[in-house]
Amino acid sequence: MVNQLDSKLSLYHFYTAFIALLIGGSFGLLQTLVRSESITLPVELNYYQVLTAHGVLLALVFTTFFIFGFLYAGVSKTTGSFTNRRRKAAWIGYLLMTIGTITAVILILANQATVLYTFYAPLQAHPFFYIALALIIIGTYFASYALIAQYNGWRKENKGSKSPLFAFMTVATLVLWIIATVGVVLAVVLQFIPWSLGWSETINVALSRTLFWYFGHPLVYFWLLPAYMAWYIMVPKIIGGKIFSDSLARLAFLLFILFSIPVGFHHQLLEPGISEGWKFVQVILTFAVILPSLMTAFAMFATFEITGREKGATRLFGWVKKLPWKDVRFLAPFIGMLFFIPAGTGGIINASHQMNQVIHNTIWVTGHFHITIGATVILTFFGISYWIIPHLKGRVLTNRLNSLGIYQTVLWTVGMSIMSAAMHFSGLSGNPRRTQETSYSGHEVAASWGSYELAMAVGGTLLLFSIFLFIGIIINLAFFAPKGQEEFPIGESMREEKMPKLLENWKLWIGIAIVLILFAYTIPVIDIIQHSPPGSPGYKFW
Ligand code: HAS
Repeated sequence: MVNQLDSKLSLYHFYTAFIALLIGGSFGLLQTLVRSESITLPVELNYYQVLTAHGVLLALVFTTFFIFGFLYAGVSKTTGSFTNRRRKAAWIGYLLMTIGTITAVILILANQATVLYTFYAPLQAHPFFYIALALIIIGTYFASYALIAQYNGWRKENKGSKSPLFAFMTVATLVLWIIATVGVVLAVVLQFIPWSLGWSETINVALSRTLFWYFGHPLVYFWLLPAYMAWYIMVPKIIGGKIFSDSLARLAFLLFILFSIPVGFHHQLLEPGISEGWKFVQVILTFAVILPSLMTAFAMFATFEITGREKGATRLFGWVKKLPWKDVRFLAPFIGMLFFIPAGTGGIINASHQMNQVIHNTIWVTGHFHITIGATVILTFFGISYWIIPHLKGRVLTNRLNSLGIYQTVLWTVGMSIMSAAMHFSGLSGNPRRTQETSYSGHEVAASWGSYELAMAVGGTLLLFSIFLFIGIIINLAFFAPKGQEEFPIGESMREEKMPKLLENWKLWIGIAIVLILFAYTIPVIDIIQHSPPGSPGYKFW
């Protein structure tokens, strides 16, 4: 059992995440309805405001709160209860993140921060919007302190022992997060806040975008890694098997620290001001960051196959039949894995410099991130919610709620497949993203995208129904399901492995990551600062 005080901490994070999911999801449907010309928004709302609310609430707020809720529960379960001091730090973190979120949402709804979730300059928001973002990030630092201190405490008390895999992965995820946020903190504190307060007249646009994407790409792995934690640690236990290799899992997470940060230019391949040579370097590093995902695919296949064979499966794919298809705790993350096969392929297409010219700024990219974060990650988070909420509340996932969970998962799968397929296909023919005007060059083209836009609206509607169903199940699991003990599934390794000491040498890995970052960013950033044309909005550093 997770200690009661830690459970409460974790549950507050989950509840906040689910509120964000409900509101953010509703805004998402509105967008598809506007783009397909099924509705027009009331005058008090505009399309970009709705798009900002959708992106901020889902991509930034839902994910961050859910992830910290999950990390607190897992670390408390595997290393013991938090000390009072660490729990206090965690609550301060929660408070700061919540105040930041509420402030940001109020400003977005007041149309004072209609800058989309990437808040690219020269779009400008109210200064308090940037201050709110800073508060959210400072809040995550308190949270990270609590979790890392807990891990260090465990290691001190258990000198010479291998740390629990969950705690190790938590630290790797947080190291990635802390290094990544340096970029966005610099942009917000040195550029956006002074500029929005009027202390500086101009802002260096190219630099702000570069600092954003230095943060923005590892951000997507900050979303992905907790899902991988569930795949590596929980899914094997749920299917009645064991973790394929503890050391492989640890190595994959370390590779994410190394390669996920010096790759932000692959979001800027079409931007002037960065030389082709440096873009090429970062494209190569992007291909390196695909490796730990391929290792994960290998480990998952191995776990499934070995477990299936232990249960008596024969023939090449006989093991597939032995998987527990009727258990939502398995089904939801598994469908997430399936989505990741086309999603990862799409990522590789995006990263391939020339092909990026075809898809950049089209709704293909929106399709890509709806099947990565919006399917792979979120389906895994749904799967986690179905056992973690009852576990923390001392209740059980009944057969009926499990069945409803399966319907919810299927509804999400169908809705997301329709919506993202329409996004991918129409994106290939140039359908632009982030605009309600789906025609650049005339009526005929717009008409040919019309049916895709309608498909997106149909998919979006199914997705919102799925969210309603999910929230209904969660309310049941938290407050009405029968009292009892729901399992917190923590898998064991298939074999006794002696972990190489090197794997837990954080100084070494952080050191290599910093060297790679300096290599990939120093010269191009100096170039950007030196060569922004005088008199242009990019001229001044801040
Ligand atoms: Fe991405 C844009 C490249 C992964 C999210 N990405 C985005 C944006 C978001 C996002 C939000 O290079 C838009 C940002 C914006 O607003 O402008 N992405 C990649 C690459 C990967 C990748 C190379 N992205 C993700 C993940 C995300 C995410 C993960 C969220 C969680 N992405 C790009 C690029 C752009 C981009 C460009 C910019 C495009 C532009 O021009 O604007 C890689 O990490 C992908 C590697 C993944 C794999 C798949 C491995 C498969 C696994 C499943 C195995 C299945 C099993 C089950 C075991 C190689 C692990 C099978 C069982 C059976 C029985 C069959």
